[in-house]
Amino acid sequence: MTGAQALVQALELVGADTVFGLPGGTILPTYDPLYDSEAVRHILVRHEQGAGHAAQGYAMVTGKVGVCMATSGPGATNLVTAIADAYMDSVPIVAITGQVNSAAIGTDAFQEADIRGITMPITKHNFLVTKPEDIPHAIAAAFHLAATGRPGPVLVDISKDAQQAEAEFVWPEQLDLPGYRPVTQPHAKQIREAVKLIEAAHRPVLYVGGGVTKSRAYDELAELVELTGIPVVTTLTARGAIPDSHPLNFGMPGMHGTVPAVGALQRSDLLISLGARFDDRVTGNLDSFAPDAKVIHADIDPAEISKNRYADVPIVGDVGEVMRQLHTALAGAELQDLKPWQERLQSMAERYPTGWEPPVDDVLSPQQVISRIGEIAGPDAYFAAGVGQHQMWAAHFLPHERPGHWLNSGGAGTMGYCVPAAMGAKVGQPDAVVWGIDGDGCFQMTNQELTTCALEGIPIKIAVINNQSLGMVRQWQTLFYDGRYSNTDLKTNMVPNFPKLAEAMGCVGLRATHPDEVDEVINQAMAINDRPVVVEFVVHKDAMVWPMVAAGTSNDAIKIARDMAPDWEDEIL
Ligand SMILES: Cc1ncc(C[n+]2csc(CCOP(=O)(O)OP(=O)(O)O)c2C)c(N)n1
Repeated sequence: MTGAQALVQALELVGADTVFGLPGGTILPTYDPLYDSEAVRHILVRHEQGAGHAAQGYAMVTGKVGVCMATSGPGATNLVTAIADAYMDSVPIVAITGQVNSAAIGTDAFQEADIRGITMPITKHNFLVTKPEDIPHAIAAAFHLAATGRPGPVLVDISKDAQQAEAEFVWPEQLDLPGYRPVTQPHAKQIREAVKLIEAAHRPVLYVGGGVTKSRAYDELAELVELTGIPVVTTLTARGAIPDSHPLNFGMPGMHGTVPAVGALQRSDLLISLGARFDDRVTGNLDSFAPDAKVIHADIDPAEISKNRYADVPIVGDVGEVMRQLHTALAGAELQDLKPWQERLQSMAERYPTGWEPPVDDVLSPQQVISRIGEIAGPDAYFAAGVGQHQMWAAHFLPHERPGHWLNSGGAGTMGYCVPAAMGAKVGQPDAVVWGIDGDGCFQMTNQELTTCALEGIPIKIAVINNQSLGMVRQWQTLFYDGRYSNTDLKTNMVPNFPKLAEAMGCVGLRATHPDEVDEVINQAMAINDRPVVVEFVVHKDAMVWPMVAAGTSNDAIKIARDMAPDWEDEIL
């Protein structure tokens, strides 16, 4: 068979049921047999970035590897942002790209781009395949690499002549991946050391990151919390790993974290980091981060350990496996009385709730809109967000009660993530309600995928939180640039007309401008299931995201509102 046929057969054999992509000359040979595949559904996107984020959304909600496909040159480079995003957030996707004929590689041939070179630092691994017989192994290896160990994006670039030439199809019984042996089982000695630190700790905190989401280790986390009573904070990507309603969940730490979550880390004497990477958005200024805490750092990726913060007890392994073993090892352990610590954090949570002031005039409050969407859609819905203020409000005010229901660009912070990620999520969970909470800026980057959704029968719901500006940047201009609003006014009060734009793409377009209309439009959107819906909420321009730790400063300098800080003197144990 041809290399192209081998590629399609390999996709079928690894169980890929959906490919998001857009064809062009160098991938054309593959699109021909793909046309006949009954096992693989191809969804024709409008922009390859959309294919990449859709593959991410699909992967996040299914736990499978997401697949995107593009032609060489600009098709491949349009995937780069999504690949980088998947790399930063450890999302398993395989990107398949066509490449010019092998003889033309390196000649600046038409639509040639060295996509392997370009994506080298933002893929877990990548292949350039120039022979048809190498295709099955490359695909099998790519899916294995993407899904195992620390998940991530893998690129397979296949020259056009390799797709066209004939070879016998040989499916690899064993993968030949020299040097690739992810350690999933933690070392027993490290578990014993960890238990010693946990036994001695008076103010321990479980610092839970996206790794717990990726390894779907939710039951293990719940059991560990029940067993130990150790308070929990979850990073942006791990929201929902433990329900918000759990009394020991103190929310999200970091730049826009809750006061009790930031306080918990700062005042802790032991951080138990589970699949988290001490990102600068969490730590603030590293020198003053959690100054009294010893650190147990469990991660599947040894490169993460002691990268930003020294780990007193490093544990390499799958985070679910680590928690299971901790659980067993802690069975006979004697922990300190954690009640005073729990109560201290609970009282901090009561004194400094993450709330908002509704705007005075009859304008919509963005936080209230997002809260209402969460309340009406309920915790079973999947929620994707863009990047900016609306993302932070969505992180705080949606009901994060179900693990894995929150899709978000955490590490890269990619505007344009929301609409295509929501599309991929709905394809992966067709019976679930999927809402995207997007900004008017982000929405204008990738909204064209709504056309894809309308034509492919993917009825997602997108809320455009229209504050007429690049709100998060504007917030920094308010705080740090004296209110000089250089190029952040999107003038979306003039154009585009979002409901009309939605209608033009085959969706239903709705708008709310007054608080009385909010529930009505959300309910209307909930009732529509045969088409995508876009609801524009015209919200107050000056709403700000609080709490906030200014970039590069100490987490101790967290502000709960402009010029308002918690009274830390009061908080010291
Ligand atoms: C692709 C990309 N370009 C620029 C930025 C920088 N940036 C971060 S938030 C933001 C504003 C987003 O505006 P909007 O989508 O309207 O959301 P809002 O903050 O108003 O809720 C910008 C420009 C980014 N994160 N991603």
